[in-house]
Amino acid sequence: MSASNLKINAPKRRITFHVDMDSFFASVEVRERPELRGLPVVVGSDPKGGLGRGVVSTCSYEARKYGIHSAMPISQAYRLCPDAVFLPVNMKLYAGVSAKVMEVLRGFADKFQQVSVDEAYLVPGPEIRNFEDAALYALRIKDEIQKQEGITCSVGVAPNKLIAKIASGFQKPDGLTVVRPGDVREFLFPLSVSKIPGIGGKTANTLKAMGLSRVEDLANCDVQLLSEKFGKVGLRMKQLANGLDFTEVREKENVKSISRHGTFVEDTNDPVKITGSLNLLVESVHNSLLKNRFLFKTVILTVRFEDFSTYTRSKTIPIWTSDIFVIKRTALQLLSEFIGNRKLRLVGIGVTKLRERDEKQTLITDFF
Ligand code: TTP
Ligand code: MG
Repeated sequence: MSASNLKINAPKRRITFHVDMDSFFASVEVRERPELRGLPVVVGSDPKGGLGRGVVSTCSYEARKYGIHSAMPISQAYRLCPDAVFLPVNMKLYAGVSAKVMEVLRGFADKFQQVSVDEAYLVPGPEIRNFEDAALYALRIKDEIQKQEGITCSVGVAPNKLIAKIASGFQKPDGLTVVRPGDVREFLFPLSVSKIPGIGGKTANTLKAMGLSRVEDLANCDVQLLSEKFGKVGLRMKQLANGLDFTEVREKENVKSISRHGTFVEDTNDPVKITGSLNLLVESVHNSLLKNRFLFKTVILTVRFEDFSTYTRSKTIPIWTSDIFVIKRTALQLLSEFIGNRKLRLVGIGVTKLRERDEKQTLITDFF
């Protein structure tokens, strides 16, 4: 049984936006106290005259000119710019602004996915037909955030989430970067490999030691070499370096189940064909589970006979898991009562009762 015997519904792709607030906590503080505008503002723990032991949460772009950045020891920030305005973290305030910003963004989206306190992906409706429309739409988004919440943001517009995310950071603050499909490589190739989400300092150093500093080097690197060094991750890094990312913009809370179905090219009662098809569908469901970092508890089987009579069966297991063998085994158990003389037209498998595995992961771990 080959995949070509099955018609699996593939999702359509559309222009993707990534929106990220500029120096978010600091911008909110400046909005609350306009007299701070234009000054180096550092939000974080108490610097205690240079003896503080905490870290910088974020700082205004004026403070960044002194070399201050997120996660830096606050004592170091103090040494770099003792005259900066140091403010404590007021999470309640930022959470309120974040919720309002997300509401504004949601209003522009057909599909929406918040990824952190100050960033989100969105896909607009079909009225945005091309990248010219999209660029104007991005300006409207930026205007609306400024008007309603009094802060600036940077927007990346691209053919997929990966490029949109890199593009939003490309011209910060108050930036807009549009990368058309034909320009993806030109945009990506000169960048440092560390610009790829998920390639942190350690991996970037390993890549550099292999002579792979720029995205172009990684994109053209022998896949064998990357696999030897990084395993499956190596292949994924090469795909990303080539601008390939097929993950969907999706509203996490709304995902209630993941399912795939396939219609046989010819109705069949051959158990080998049917289980072979089912296994392919299970693999597709499992891939989606992993990408979305979900665990499940219930497996649902759907079968449709040649006369279009349709049956579903489900089984709930006692533990949360994402194990493919659990799906396969349960699917086969549920299928067994339908194997006989009658021919099947369609078979489908799904998982439901989903919950997220772990919130705090970055884009790249979607794939690994
Ligand atoms: P970021 O979007 O990473 O940073 P930013 O919005 O401050 O600046 P940029 O213009 O570069 O986007 O993070 C959003 C907020 O999350 C940030 O304002 C403060 C908080 N944060 C921390 O508290 N600690 C950190 O290490 C980072 C990176 C962010
Ligand atoms: Mg930000």
